[in-house]
Amino acid sequence: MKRPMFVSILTSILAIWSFISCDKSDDNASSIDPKFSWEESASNPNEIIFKNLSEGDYLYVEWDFGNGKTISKTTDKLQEPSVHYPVKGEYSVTLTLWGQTNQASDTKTTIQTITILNDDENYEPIEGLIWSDEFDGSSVNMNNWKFETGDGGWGNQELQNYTNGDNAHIEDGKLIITAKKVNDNQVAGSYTSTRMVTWGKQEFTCGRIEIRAKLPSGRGMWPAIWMLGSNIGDAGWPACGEIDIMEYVGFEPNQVHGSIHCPASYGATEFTKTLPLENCEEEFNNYGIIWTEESIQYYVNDPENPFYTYAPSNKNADNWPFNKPHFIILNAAVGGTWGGAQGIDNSIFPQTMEVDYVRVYEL
Ligand SMILES: [Ca+2]
Repeated sequence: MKRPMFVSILTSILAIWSFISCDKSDDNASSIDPKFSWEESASNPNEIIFKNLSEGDYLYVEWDFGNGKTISKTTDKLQEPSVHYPVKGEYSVTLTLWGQTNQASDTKTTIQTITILNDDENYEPIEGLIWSDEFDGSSVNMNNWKFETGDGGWGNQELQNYTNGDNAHIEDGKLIITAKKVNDNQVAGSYTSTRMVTWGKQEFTCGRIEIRAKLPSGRGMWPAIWMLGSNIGDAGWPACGEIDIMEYVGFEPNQVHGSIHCPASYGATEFTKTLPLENCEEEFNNYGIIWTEESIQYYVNDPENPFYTYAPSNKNADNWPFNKPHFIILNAAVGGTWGGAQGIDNSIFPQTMEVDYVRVYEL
């Protein structure tokens, strides 16, 4: 099987900026001086803590830790990133400063090689894993996720207002998305919730994508685990493609839905299948797709036993916009054209969707 492409836009951008900044000497950047230190964490020699010691008047810092992890342009200059290097070896760590003009020509970069002496004995690599978020930290990892905020129904007349992190937190190794009731009016803005995306941060073309989650309950809830084509800004919807790995509406309990939306069929799409799942509100289940150049297979818990396969025989832009990067979305909507089709039970709130991990494996 062909190895799936792992697309990390940030890494590419960083690489380009680094190249530019190394190649040009620019007077604008001369007054800024990038420096950083690093040391092993007291509790784990494979955990490295970095400190920015740069001098001068700069706007942003940017990190590339040499192991696939990056922190994109941020004004948070004083943060001390803690980065796990489970495998022994040498890693090239790059700190880039952005000067006052905020131009690529006004950046300066410093690179240090750090040496990890031993493998982390407690680290058990997961075979085939390309990327994951295990939600093990103390807060949502903004290297992976962005909160999409606002109301307006998101095209489906949904009633929640998506907040900038107020309705999501990490607890006991799990992401908890909480839908809350603000008032009893059952209008736009009567609820708050979370919609978080890996857009521009972690994007994938093909692979096995699996999310372990426990679903919220009650009439009016509409949680989803899904993907959109990263070119949605240019191509629009449905040309960008949409892969709904799991969708659930509270008024039809204990059945989950897997769907495809693309120009060939969208909205009330014909490319969809429903799976009965008795314990989806009480237990964690693994919702996944196996996405190859030929097909997208949907499974719950057992990758060997897909319940739906989407595989148009003659692929074209209308039925297969799935040959390019897509990003992952986790959200818990309230109401809307489908979730609210039988009204909203205001007695159910707050409701939570819990996510144990999001993993992407090579095939
Ligand atoms: Ca976890």
